Amino acid sequence: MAGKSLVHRVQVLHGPNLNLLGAREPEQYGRVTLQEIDAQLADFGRARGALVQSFQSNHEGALIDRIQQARTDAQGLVINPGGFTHSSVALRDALLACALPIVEVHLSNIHARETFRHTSLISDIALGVVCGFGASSYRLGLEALLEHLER
Ligand code: CA2
Repeated sequence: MAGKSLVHRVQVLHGPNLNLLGAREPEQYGRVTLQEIDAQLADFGRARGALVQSFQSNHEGALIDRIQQARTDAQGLVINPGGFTHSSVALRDALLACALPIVEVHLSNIHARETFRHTSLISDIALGVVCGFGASSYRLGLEALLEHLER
């Protein structure tokens, strides 16, 4: 079919504890579940001709395996590294090695929280960062990534 090659594939990655969304700390992270976020992202992507696949893990190695897989499976990544944002050199190395455009997203405004959250090991290798808009951070990040891929 003409235009099929225009379909972009995007991998969304969620780091540790984000599987608890909607069930714990709603004042900090909102009431939307991860399943709802993933469904919204898939719908948003589909409406723009993109295939959006999501993956969550509480394990650094599993996230790294998926990043390495994305080198051949995807044209870009949207990642909320969770707590690994502030600590994981290994995740940063994997993202650098995959050489894909990356958008870092956070539900909360990490700059308005504890000082240790102000530092990200990912931001300087990302196309951009969206934080502080709850579940909408993901959609805004995906939109920015798709605009970049379509350019
Ligand atoms: O704001 C974000 O999206 C964070 O990436 C969330 C991480 C935190 O360590 C980052 O500093 C900022 C924590 C994810 C924990 O997710 C939960 C969700 C519901 C209930 C408890 C934890």
